[in-house]
This record gives sequence, structure tokens and C-alpha cells, in this order.
Amino acid sequence: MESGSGGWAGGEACLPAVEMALEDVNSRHDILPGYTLNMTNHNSQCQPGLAMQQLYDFLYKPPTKLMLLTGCSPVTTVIAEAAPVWKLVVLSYGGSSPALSNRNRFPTLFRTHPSANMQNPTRIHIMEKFKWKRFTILMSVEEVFVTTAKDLEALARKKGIKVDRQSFYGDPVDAMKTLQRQDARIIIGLFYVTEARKVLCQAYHHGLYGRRYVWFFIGWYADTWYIPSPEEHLNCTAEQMAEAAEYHFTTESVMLSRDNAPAISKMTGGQFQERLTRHFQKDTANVGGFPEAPLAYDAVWALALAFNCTRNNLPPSIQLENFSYDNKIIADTLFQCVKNTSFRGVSGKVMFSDSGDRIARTQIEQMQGGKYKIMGYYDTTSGDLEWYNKEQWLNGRGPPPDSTVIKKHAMTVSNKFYYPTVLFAILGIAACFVIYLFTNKHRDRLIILQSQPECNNLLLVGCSLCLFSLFLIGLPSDDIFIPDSVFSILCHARVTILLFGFTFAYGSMFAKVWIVHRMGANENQQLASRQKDEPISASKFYVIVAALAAVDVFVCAVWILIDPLQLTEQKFPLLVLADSEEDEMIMPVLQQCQSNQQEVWIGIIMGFKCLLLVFGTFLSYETRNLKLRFINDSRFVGLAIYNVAVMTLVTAPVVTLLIHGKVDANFAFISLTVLICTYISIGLIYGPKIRHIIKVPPSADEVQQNGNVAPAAMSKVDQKRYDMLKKENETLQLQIEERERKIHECRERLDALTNNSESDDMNSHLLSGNNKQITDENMTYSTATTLTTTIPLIDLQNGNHPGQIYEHENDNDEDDRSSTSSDEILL
Ligand code: ABU
Repeated sequence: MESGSGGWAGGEACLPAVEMALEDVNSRHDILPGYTLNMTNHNSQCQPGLAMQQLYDFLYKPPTKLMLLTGCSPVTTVIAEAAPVWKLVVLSYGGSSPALSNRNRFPTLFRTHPSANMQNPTRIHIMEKFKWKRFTILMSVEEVFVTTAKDLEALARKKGIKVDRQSFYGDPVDAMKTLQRQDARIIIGLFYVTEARKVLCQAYHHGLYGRRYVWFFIGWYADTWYIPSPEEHLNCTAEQMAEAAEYHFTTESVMLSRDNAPAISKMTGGQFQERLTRHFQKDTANVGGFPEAPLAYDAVWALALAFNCTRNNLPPSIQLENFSYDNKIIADTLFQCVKNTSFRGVSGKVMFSDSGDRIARTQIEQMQGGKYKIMGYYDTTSGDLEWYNKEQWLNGRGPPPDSTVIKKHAMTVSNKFYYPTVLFAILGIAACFVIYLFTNKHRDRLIILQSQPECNNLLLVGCSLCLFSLFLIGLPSDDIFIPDSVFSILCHARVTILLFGFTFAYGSMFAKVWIVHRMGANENQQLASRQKDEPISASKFYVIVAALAAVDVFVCAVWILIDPLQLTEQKFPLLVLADSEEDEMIMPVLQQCQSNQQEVWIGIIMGFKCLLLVFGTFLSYETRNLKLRFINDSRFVGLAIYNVAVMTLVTAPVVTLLIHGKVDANFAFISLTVLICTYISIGLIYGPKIRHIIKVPPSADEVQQNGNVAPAAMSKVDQKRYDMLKKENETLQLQIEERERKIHECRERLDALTNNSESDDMNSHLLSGNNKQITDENMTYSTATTLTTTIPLIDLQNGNHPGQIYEHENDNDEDDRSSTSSDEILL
């Protein structure tokens, strides 16, 4: 009845209770009149081997025994398995093992002790009450606990609660380490009290106690069970054990009737306890088996009533004292009588189910300040929990979580990046809109007319789309949450909008350099030079942009249809919150748009765009000196293409390879690229036009239309050269006028000389010496036929070639000199 190296030391209180019951029964004349019940007892120390040896001695020594009374589960198990051999009924007051409910294995067993399974619904109910969805069972490898754990696990699974199980035999150190590794927080301990102390001590040393942990122990330990006894040599002091034991819960079947109505023994539960307490000199809280003593007392009453019933039900020829270990009649009658037992005991109503189990309520207690306080009762039959709301938690904050709370933290674009980007994007879109209105208003101006305004409008649309895509690329931001259900739509929207924006913006510029290049590269130079001045249909540009957009439409459609983008979460290492006392950790999660074959799709799109960028850059370089009248901004377009190509070809690998996973850096890089590309492109294409429209009045355009040079269509360099040559031309004109004046004077003087009646010889001599020097008043004149300077003439009338300069070289040809007068050359 007492525990040996482990087990349950219930005999300490149960033996006096049994003796009390025998005394009470034997004093009753209405029960077994003429008989006196005797008991022979042995202390099996809860060791099955010792118990079996004692059983053999016990049975083979006279007198013949009529019934067996057993204590703890391991002993009850072996005794109850063997007892049918001797046709003996076994009544257990201390066996709680659920395995004992197996009628096939233990055909003659009854018990006044409720099954340990009885507490499992209570445990599950408490888990639900405190919203714990996970717990761990720590158990000693004994059948009583293994079967209890199995039942508990099955119940938990039905309720969707996750259960881990750890078992140990003797030393719990390894199991405790595993609990620590598994991050167990709610732990249900199933073991005898000796192991319970070892577990508590290890819990103290492993830090598995306190605010984060909740322990559930079996409720039938003595109240001061956690105080270590010197002979156990635990490596923990009583204070440490008390500290670790604080706020643990216990569950145990109610074993003492709280009813005021007296039991069959004419005592109430309370009166029984008072009477029993008088047997002990020490505090009953520390007496082994004191809680189970009413069960032992009632077991004797049940036994006595069953004998009484058997005596009354046996045929007149058979007496109880005729019982032998092969007497089936008496054995069967006794079995039926025990089975039909029903009386009010000091432990409550005593009756047995078909499997021989006792039905009882469960009491839940919590240790608060070193004392057990009743928290409530659970009625297994009705499923009702009577809860007094007296539970306490360390630090006064409600129940702890059942595991480390891992809070997902979506890595979003921070506001300090998102809002400035949005602001610039809005400004950019507004600028596009204003520019469209402005150019549309001045659509009749030559500088607009000759710049392919339809194509430029596509640029504005494309830039606006690119800028708008930044709103979506920056989501989710710190302030803007995107529900998972719409994330996929967001993924597709931002990819397609950016893609089409790029195609419209870049495509419109690409179309211009392409057409300029085509015309410049035309083998028929005459046709090429004629085409230079011919208007170009907008449809040519539309076709090129539409072709590029068609590729996008095709790729996007196939992508979305066969391998759509989905929300995926990339998880990063857990972070501990520095200022959190609660059991919380942060898991950074990067929400991404991902396809199964993401790399393939990115490769196709990026490859195509890269080719376009490189090809566009090549065309821009090739056409840098070519100019078409009706694509008057081709040089600026070329510059914009260089800019877009460089920015994009740098950004794409940086974003995809180097800063992948860094949300802010990624967004900043993309948005800067988009903003710079769009702002610069718009600036280059529209800046000069707007400046010209503002500075040059429309009337100036008319003059140019009539054939003059259109300065606005020239580059700055051309304009300078034009101004310089114009000045030079004016200077030369003045010089010519001066020389003409002097020639005129010479002629006049010559005429005067002729008229002065000089001889004819003299006259003829003078007139034939065209190349000879004429000296007059210390001055020397030479004729204009000696002019050898290269004179640039600017065809001011040929307005079809703005800034075009023709160089006309007058070489010193003798033939020309003889046939052409100086006047003709200068004109
Ligand atoms: N209440 C004591 C149970 C002991 C045992 O089942 O072994």
C-alpha cells in the first residue's frame, strides 16, 4: 500500500480508512449478520512483482480468501489479471489506470477509484477556456499514464488541439530538454509524486516555469508534495521547488462527498474526514492517500454489501464460507452483487459502470502562494464547468500563450519613400496633362506641326502610365494594407501598366529614330533628300508602337493565362522584440508576386526590352546628324533614348539581383528610374518646343513657312553658325560696296583723263593695261579679278533647309577669270 521507489503511497491513509470501515461494517447487525469481516493486508509498495509474490503467499495460506482489495494501478493490474484464475473478485480503491476498464483483460475487477480518463475532458475544457491550441504531455512510462495520455490525445485531436508527447522512465532530464527544444508552454504532467518532484526540480533548472509556462499536475498528490525529501537527493531547495510550483493547476476526481446527507455509514463526507484525521498526528495534507481514503472506506462497504447480497442470493445449500477458488456459483453470484452495488458512500454515490468504473466530478485547483485554491468543478456527464474565476497568473496579465507568439510583419514600403514618390508621380502626370493641353492649343505652330504631335502624345500617355504604376509598385506601404484576396490583381496590374507605359513612351521615341534612320539610310539618295522635306503620316509611328504593344499583349496574355502571378511570402529570420515581456517574436515576411516560371517570363520580357533599348540607342547614334523637317526633334529624342537606355539597363540588374528582398531600396531604385526617365524624356522633347512657343510669336513661324530659315527648328550650334555667317555676309557686302564705289571713282577719273585731249596712243596704252598698276595720289588699286577668298554664301531664300549652308568656292581659274566679271561673282 505504500510506494517503493516510486508509485503511490496511498496506504498511509487508506489502511486506517479500511480498518475504520471494517469496524463500522462489523458493528452493523443488518449487514452480514453472524459474520465478521477480516482483512489480511500486505504492503506491496506499489511494486507489481512484490505484489504477485505476496498474492501467492496470501492465497495458498489458509483461510480461503473471498475477495481481493487493491491499491495503486500497477499492482491492481497484475492482481486483477491473475485473480480470475482463483475465481476471485477484485475491488480496487486506488487504481486509476484507464487500462483497468478493459473487461476482457480484467473480468472480475471493480474499483471505487474513478478512471484517470475522467479528468481528460476537464483538461480539454480548460484548454478551450484559455484558448490554448497546443499542449505537451510529459509522462512516466507506466501503463496508467500511457493510457491516460492516449485518451487525452484523442480528445484533443477531436477538438483541433495539437498535442506533443514526451515520456521518460525514472529520470526526466532528457525529456525536459526536449520540452525546452520543442518550445512547450502548456505541459500536462502524468507521473507519480516521486517523479513529479524530479520534474519540478528540472523545470526549475531548465527555466521551464514562470510567466510563460503553465503546468498541470495530478491532483491526488499530498498538498506539500513539492517539498523535496532529503532521501531523494534532489538538486533543488524547498524554496526553488515552491517557486517553480507556483500557479500550477491540478485536476482530480472528487473523492469526498460534500453532501450534507449522511452516507450508508451514517457519516457525511466531512465527518468521515474528521474521524480519519484523528488517526494522524501530523498535518493530513502530507499524509499519502488521504484524498483517496473515502474510496478505500467505501470499497469495504461495497464489499460488505456485496457479500451480504451474495449470502442472500445463494441457494440455501451453499454458504459463503463454502467458497473455494473453483466455486463458480458463489463467484458468479458475488460478481453480480458487486456489479449491482448502489449506495451513498462518504465519497459520493457508489455504483459501477459496465466496465466497472466509477463516475465522478472533477475538481480543478491552482497553487497560489503555496496553497491549493479550488478553481471550479467539471461534470463529465453533463459537460458543465463550474468556474469561480479565481485563477491567477504571474505578473497579473491573463493566461500566457500556448507557444511563442510569432507575429508576421509584412515588409512594406516605408512612408518616407512612398509618399514623396507618389507626389512626384502625381506632378509628372499633371505635367503630362498640362503639356498635352498646351501643345494641343498650339497645334498650328510650326514647331509642333513638324514634331509628330500624335507620336509625342503617345509619349505623354506612356509616361503617365509609367508614373501611375509607381502607385501600385509601392503597395503595400506602411499605411496601405492590401488584402491577400486582391494581391494577385495588384501583381498583374502593376506589371502590365508599367510594361505598356514603357512601350508607349519608349516606343514613340523608338519609332521616330527608326523612321529617321530608314530615310537616312535610303539607297536612293535623291528620293531620300526629297523625303526629308515631305510630311510623314502619323500612322507610320502608330504601326511601330502598335507592333511593340502587340508583343506585350501577347506575352502578358500568355503569362497571365498559363502561369498567373500569385502572392507568395518570403520569410526572414525571427526577430525578438526588445521591449516585449510577452512571449512574442516578429517574423518579417516579404509579400511577392510570383509565377511558377517567373524567371522565364522575366527573361522573355527583359530580353525583348533590352534588345529594344540597345537597338534604339544604336539608331539614335546613327541618326545623330540626320534631320527631317517633319521630325524636327529627332536629336532630342535620341538624347532621351540614351537616357532611358542607360537608366533602365543599370536599374534592371540592380533591382533583380543586388537589392532583391530590400523593399525600400527596391522601390526607391525603381521609382527613381521611372521618375528620372519620364521627367527627362518629357523635358527633352517638350522643353524646347514650349520655350519656342512662349518666346517666338506665331508671325515668325509664317515667315519661316514662306521659305526662310526657321531658326526654331535649328539646334543652338546651327543657330550660332547661322548668325555668324549672316554677320560675315553683311561685312562682305559692305566691303563690296566700298570697292565698287572706288572702281566707279577710278572710271570717272579715267574718263576725265580721256577727255583732256591727250593723244590716242596714250589713251590706248592706258586702256589695254588692265593688269597694270595705276598710281594716283600715292594710292595703288588693283582690279577685282584677283579675288581668291572662299566666300560663303547663305541661301537666305531657301527656307526649306533651315540652317543649311552651301559653300561656294571660287578657285583661281584663269578661264573663269577671263569670262566672269567681278560683279557677277559677288552677286
Ligand atoms: N489516486 C491514486 C491513483 C494511483 C494509481 O492509479 O496508481
